[in-house]
Amino acid sequence: LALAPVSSPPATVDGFVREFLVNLNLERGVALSSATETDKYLALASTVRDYLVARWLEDQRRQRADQSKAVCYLSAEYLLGRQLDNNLLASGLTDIATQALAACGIDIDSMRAHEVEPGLGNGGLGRLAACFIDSLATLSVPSIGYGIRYEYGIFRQVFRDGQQIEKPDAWLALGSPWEFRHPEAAQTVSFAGHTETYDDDGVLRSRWVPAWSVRAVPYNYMVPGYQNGRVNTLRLWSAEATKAFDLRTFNSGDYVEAVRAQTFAENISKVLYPEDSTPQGKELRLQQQYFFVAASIADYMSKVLPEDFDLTKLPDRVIFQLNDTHPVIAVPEMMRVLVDERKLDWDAAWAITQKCFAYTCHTLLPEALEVWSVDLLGRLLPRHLEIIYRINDEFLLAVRERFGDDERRLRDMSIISENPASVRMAYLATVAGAKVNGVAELHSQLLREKVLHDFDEMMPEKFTNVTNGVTPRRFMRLANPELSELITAALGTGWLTDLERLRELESYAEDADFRAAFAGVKAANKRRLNEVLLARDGFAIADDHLLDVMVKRLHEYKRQMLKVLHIVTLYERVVSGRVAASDLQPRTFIFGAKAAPGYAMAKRVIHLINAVGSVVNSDPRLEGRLKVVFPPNYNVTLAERVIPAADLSEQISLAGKEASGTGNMKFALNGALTIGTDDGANVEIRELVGDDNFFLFGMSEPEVEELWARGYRPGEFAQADDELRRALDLISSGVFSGGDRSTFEPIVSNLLYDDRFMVLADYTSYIAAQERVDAAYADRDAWTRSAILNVARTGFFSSDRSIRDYIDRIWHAQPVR
Ligand code: 26W
Repeated sequence: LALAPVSSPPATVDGFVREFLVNLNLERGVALSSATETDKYLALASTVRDYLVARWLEDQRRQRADQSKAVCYLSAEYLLGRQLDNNLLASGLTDIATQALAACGIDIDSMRAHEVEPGLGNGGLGRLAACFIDSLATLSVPSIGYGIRYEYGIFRQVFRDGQQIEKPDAWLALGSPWEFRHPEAAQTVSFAGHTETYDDDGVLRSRWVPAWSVRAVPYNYMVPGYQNGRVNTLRLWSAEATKAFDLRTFNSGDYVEAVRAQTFAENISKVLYPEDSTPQGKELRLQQQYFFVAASIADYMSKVLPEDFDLTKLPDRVIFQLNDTHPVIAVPEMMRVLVDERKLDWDAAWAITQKCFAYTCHTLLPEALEVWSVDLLGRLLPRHLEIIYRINDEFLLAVRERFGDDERRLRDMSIISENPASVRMAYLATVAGAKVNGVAELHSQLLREKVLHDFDEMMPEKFTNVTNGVTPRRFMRLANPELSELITAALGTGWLTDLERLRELESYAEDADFRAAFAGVKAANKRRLNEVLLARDGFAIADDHLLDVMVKRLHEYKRQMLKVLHIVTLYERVVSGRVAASDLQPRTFIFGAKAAPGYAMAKRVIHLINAVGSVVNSDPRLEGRLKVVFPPNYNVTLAERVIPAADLSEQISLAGKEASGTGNMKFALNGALTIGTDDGANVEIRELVGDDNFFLFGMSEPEVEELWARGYRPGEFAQADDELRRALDLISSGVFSGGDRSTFEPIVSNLLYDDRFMVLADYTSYIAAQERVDAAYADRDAWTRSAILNVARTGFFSSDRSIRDYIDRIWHAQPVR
């Protein structure tokens, strides 16, 4: 009897057809002739899965047996995007699957379109995690991603009268063919209760007596490397009621209470919090964080490590990378496991813990830094609070030792802040982590100089930078197949896993035939986007328009309002008669943005964009030369269509506020030119592509600081620029709100009297830069040359390079062959 894992089905069209029919007939229980689109999609996904499973099982076995160091990536969000196409590409099955389905009378594109993307993240941070697990697998780094299997991902956005309405994202409704549920590998995660000390054979120890617990059930996802035969694991935890829950209620005979308890437990992984950047301090969110982190550590310690493992060697075996502060409760959890459960003494446990964690910070906004009230933390995780206090006490002793009784410093560096007493999670991560990194050069520098300045003074060796990156498999090869073909025709294969090779395209920028082909690809991508938007939302995109795109979360610091003021200015120039419509460079402005449901100003800006769009799009005086298109529900799937079609990439945050940005990289790699501030990774993009191929505007970060220090009065900027005043007046006048002057008044008065993100201060410079854009676009061939140079010079932004940097600077883990 052969008990080895099954081998993959034959990688032939016939083999694929057979496997597909087996899945359709035996698993779905339907005949091809009567199968629905969903049946076919699910059978197709299972078929692709079948080809990957053998490799996956082998990699899991190897990872357990292997002594090499592994990376556990801890992230509350993974914004994966659709899986089918990615998994076909990774396994090299795209052509075979296409032919096999055609033989069954199925168009593979209809199957692609049928998939609902798992939107288990908000934006940049979650998408970065998804790019990173792709690169980890492609680079054959032993690693596992841990996270939460939210039943509802990021909300589905619809517009009613131009305003955002949130609908639940029931992404699991059609079934979820890419996951494997493993109830036998469930962990128990406890909460609340109290702590007590006890005599453990003459040693006084603390222990936690929790009040309730839930079951964490893992769902495993395959993460295939790009055509390298490697398949890593993403393990997402789902909360279920424990047996104890059932038993208690069974005994009490209270059926209604039993069902209620079940719901209570399941609530923990029910829904992704849609706030990105302003933590709400909600108990359920802390429950989510502890839930997935405790399950992950227990999983690693019990399932991955050998039973008799010498824990002092733990740092040689694993590094837990903390994706922002969301998983930082893992630090006291590791201490609790080592001290309370494994009975190590405190100092030994702390020495281990400090080497097993590293922390990535993704923000600079002070309001985005998570803090948990001592009250809440003590109620939900009493033992962890004690541990945090002790970590803090010892840390402050070290501060005192180093700097003396510097009360300012002690107060400012304390992990616990007063009034109201709360735990600063970023400080806890910085104290505990072996390394702390920012996500772009400027961001890392500002982290050291501002947010974590005192910590940098005390332990400068901890701080490092890893500039973000994006996976070229999804955002070039899959999103832009025609460009990929053009590149392969020029460079041969291999560039997708060695993206610096794009440099070789520099010389092609001087080749007129190549430029023509490149421009042809861009035009084809615009037509393809046009088809998608027509079908999806009824929007049309004219062939001869400059496509000007701003897609990202709606946030004041990102300054969608600056873009709105630009559009309103162009409109006002024409309707006031100062500029003839025929003199406008035809442009289509595309927006994509979700606002956090509780973020009133962001929602108002969404309303304004839609309102300006409906006026501008229907005013005959513009002769169709300006169009504003705002497709609802921007997500990874739409990004893959919009980005390859774009001419101009809007990266216009106030300098010093955008940690990195990753959309900016995707646009440049797809041949859009950037109009941007000197912020986040824009700085590095501009350095690489050169000033001639980038439209820089606005204040630099030091200039921003200086203006703040002088005292920023936005009204003065409105006084100084006639067109800015006219644009603001037009918005106030009610022309965009059916004559109602109150609708958008809060936006205008916020800009005039507060303007935290200095929109008005950068307006004049932005408009001037947009005129440079128009002038540059008029010479289409020169524009295309710049676009090619953008592609050629931004290979640095592959997430493969980011992962190599993490390996060199932080993890010191080796890829295994
Ligand atoms: C709890 C509220 C909350 C939720 C999410 C606070 C902060 C966050 C994230 C840190 C926000 C985020 O996604 N940050 C983005 O991370 C990207 C990946 O590093 C960067 O490219 C973006 O600049 C940064 O805004």
